[in-house]
Order: sequence, then C-alpha cells, then structure tokens
Amino acid sequence: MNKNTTLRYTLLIVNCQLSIVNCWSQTKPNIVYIMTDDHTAQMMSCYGNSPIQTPNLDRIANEGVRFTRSFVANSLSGPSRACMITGKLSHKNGFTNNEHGIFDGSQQTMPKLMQKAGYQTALIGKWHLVSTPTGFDHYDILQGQGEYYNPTFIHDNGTRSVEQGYCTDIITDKSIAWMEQRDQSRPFILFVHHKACHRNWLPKLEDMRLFEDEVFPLPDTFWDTWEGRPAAQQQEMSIASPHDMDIIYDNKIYLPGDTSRLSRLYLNYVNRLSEKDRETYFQFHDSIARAFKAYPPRGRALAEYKFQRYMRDYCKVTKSLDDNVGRLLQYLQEKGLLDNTLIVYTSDQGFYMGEHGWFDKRFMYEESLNTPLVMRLPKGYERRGTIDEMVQNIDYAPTFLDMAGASVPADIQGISLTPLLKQQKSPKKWRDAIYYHYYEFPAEHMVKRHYGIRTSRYKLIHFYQDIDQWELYDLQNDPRELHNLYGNPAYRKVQQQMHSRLRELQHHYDDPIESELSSRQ
Ligand code: SGN
Ligand code: CA
Repeated sequence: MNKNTTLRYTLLIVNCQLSIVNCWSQTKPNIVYIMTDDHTAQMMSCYGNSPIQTPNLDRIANEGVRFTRSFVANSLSGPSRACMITGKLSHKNGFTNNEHGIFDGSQQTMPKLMQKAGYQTALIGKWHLVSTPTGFDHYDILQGQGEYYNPTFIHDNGTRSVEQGYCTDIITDKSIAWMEQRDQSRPFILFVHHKACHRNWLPKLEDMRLFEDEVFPLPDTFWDTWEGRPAAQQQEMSIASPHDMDIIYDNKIYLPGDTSRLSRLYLNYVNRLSEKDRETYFQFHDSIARAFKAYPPRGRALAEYKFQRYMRDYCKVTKSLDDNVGRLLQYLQEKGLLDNTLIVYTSDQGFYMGEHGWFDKRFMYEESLNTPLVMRLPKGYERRGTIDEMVQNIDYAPTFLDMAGASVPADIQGISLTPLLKQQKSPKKWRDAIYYHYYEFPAEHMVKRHYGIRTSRYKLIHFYQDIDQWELYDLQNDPRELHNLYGNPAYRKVQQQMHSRLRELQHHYDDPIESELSSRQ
C-alpha cells in the first residue's frame, strides 16, 4: 500500500468514527438535573395555591410533565442525595442520616454507570455526602451546607476558594461554564445542586426588598395542637417556639451589640459579605429590627410575625432560584440543546411552610414526604401534562440509565420512569405503595425515627426507638393528616391491609427494621 492509499484509508476510518460518535451523541439525550434544597411544592406556582410565582420552574412543567405524587424515601438532605445517586433506599446505600453519615463512594452509583455508558458527568453545588465525590469527571462543590454569600467551593483538584457573589448565581454560572467547555461529541449529565432555599434563607441583596408588602395567609393547620400524634407533639421545629425558630438567626431581628450564640452564628454568615454589601444588608434589616423592638409582638401575634418574616425570606430566596433556572433554560435554548436534553427539576425533600405550625421537614406527613418534580423531556418522549402515579427519588437513577440506553443493575431498588414518559397514556400496572424510613434521632428538631408506607389513599406510620406509636391516615377524607385513625374500629380492615402491605414492602426492599425491633424487646 502506498502512502497516499494509507492516508486515504486513515481519513476514511477517522470519518467513520466521527459519524458514529455524532450519531451516538444525537441519540443519547443529555441530562440536566437541577435539585434545590428544601424547596417545597407549596412554593411553586405550577402546583397551585403558591404565594409566589415561579415562571421559569413552571416553564419546565408547561413544556413537559408535572408529577403530583412525587416522594422522597427519607426526608433529609444527605440521605435523599444518597438515594438519588444510588437508586437505593438508605439502609442499602448506608447513608441514613446527616449527623453520622459518610457516603461510601466506592459503591455502585448512577454517575459511575453513566460514565460507563459514555456520558460526561459533572456536579456543581451542594454535595453534603461528606466523602469526596466519585463518578464525576468534574466537580465543584460547596463545603458542608454551603453559604449564601461569597461561598467557599471545594474544587476537584482538591483546593478550596471563596467565590465572590450570591450562591445561586455562582452555581448557575459554573454550570453554564462547564457546559461551554464540555466535549460536544459526547452526551453529558450535569447535576446542578442549589443551596437555596435552605435555612436561614439569606436573600440576594437585589431581592432583599421584595415581598415586604405581602401578607401571607396562615395555613389552616398553623395552630395544630397535634392531638393523637405524640411524636408530632415532641418535635422541635415549631415556628412559634423561641427555641426552634430563632428570632435573630432565622428572622434576622438583630441589632448591633447582641452577643448571644445565635447572633454570632447569624453574623458568621452575614459577615461573609464585603463591607459595602454588609452596609446595604444591615441598612435594610436594621429598620425591620428597630420597628420590631419598638412594638414587640407577643404570644400568638409573635408567632404570626415570625411566620410572615419566614415566608418573605423564603420567597426572596426562591425568586432568585427561579431567575437562575430561567438563565439555565435560556442557555440550553440558545445552544439548541433543548430538544435533546432531559431537564429535571426537583428538591431534596419538601418543607413545611407553617402547616402544623412548622418549618423544616423529616416527618412522613405529606408536605415533607412530597417533593416537587417536573421534567422537560427529550425528543422521543411524548408525554405532556400531569402524571399522578406514585414516584420516588430512588427512581431517578434507573430512569437516567434507561434513557442513556444502559442496563439497570438488578440491585437498584427504584424503577425507571420511562414507561410514564414515552407516551401520553400511563401503563396499566404501576406501584401501588411507596416505602419511607427516617433515622435521624435524637438530633436537631427532634423528629422521632419512623417508617411507613403510603398508598394512593392511606398512610401507615410507625414511630419507634424511644416511642412505639402507630398512625394511620385516610388521605382522601383527611388530607391534612389531623386525625390519627389507628385503632379506630371503622378502619380495622384498612389497618390490617396496610400492615400486611408494609410487611411485604419491607421484605421486598430488605429493610431489617421490624426484626431488629422485635429482637430488642
Ligand atoms: C441544618 C439546619 C436544620 C436542618 C438541617 C438539615 N440548621 O442543621 O434546620 O434541619 O440542616 O437540613 S441550621 O441552623 O444550620 O440552619 S438538610 O436539608 O441539610 O437535611
Ligand atoms: Ca434539604
């Protein structure tokens, strides 16, 4: 073979390889997975009744699908994140609680499997799983919970640096910058993990004055007395309680000279601002604090005052989150990526916006068991509108693998959602119950350990460890879960059925808790 022929053959082979690569990158959808922290469906306008408009989040739903029964498996940050990247429940992935958890990064994870399927993988923002991330070609993560102002990032070369700006903006900038420099011949999965809307809801300075004229309606369960629900009576996440929601740290009623522990903690976060920004911040917040101190509300009025401040701060943080999701969508649109990208928007769990008198999450009650989930689908997935089937955060891993054309390992416990997404009609058979297990006790907010199941109509919960309390709810007749029906003769049959379904699911998911509890007796 002479030199010319060799060159021609080489070019031919390179060309063939290029077209295979191109064809491959066109058929495999990209995935942009946006997950916020503590953003709840009650605060997202496409879910109805939200006091804040979230047009950009709604756009994902309006152009795609909105899940109405989307649940977590363990309503807490680290555990939710571990469920999401493994497709397994907490007792299988090993990360059961934030306080003592260190994620075992040597285990099988969805990002690693996506890499094997030819995807570029990147993670930007909150990680919260303590160990060094594995399975990501690139990561740039917040330390621990992260900070709203001038946050510290841990880069994938092992260094750390303080980045100037507001956390939600920076995470979006970094996500766009990563997409800009990616290898365009290969599909990608990008995990955009925001700190917003986590406590203590520090606003972007430009949004600080928003929502100040709004008066938010109190949820009708705000003054719940938790009758018939002993675990709920013993929580420490009440807006009214001065020990749970702090007037300085949470509500920002701080005046110079206060040296309490929580003011120091509060200042730690605010003092990350530059001197000039700090001045702007305090000018505004001082006026609120002074007005409060001049006529301090008491009793119920104080609780309602704290609720209003909480709602306003939460809305401000959510507004900039929505703006930033808009920016990300705009980027994908401008780059012609919308058609072949699955865009997922969800949160690590739901949250209480004053329902039952609470903030925070953890309980298996609806507001925190539920998590928002909307998706804009890539071509080939025709479903649009509302999806009412029960889905859970362990389902994301198998869904992404399935969409990437990779096989789903048998030990993954979630199920692929693609049958719900391919066509307008859902398959006839779908799961009839989801399983839940929360472990972090004793700990902040003092929510007792519990597990349970939820079917489309009923919920059975068992609180255990230093308590042995069952709860049963009829969600159709009592959607706010105020009436514990456990032991009610009218529900004897339902109770029996729920117990046996619970046992079946615990067996199916191989959760040893019931045998552990009986061996303790
Ligand atoms: C922090 C918060 C808690 C919150 C946990 C878990 N306290 O400890 O209110 O429940 O995180 O949240 S704070 O004083 O540090 O703000 S999670 O979403 O990360 O699980
Ligand atoms: Ca969270």
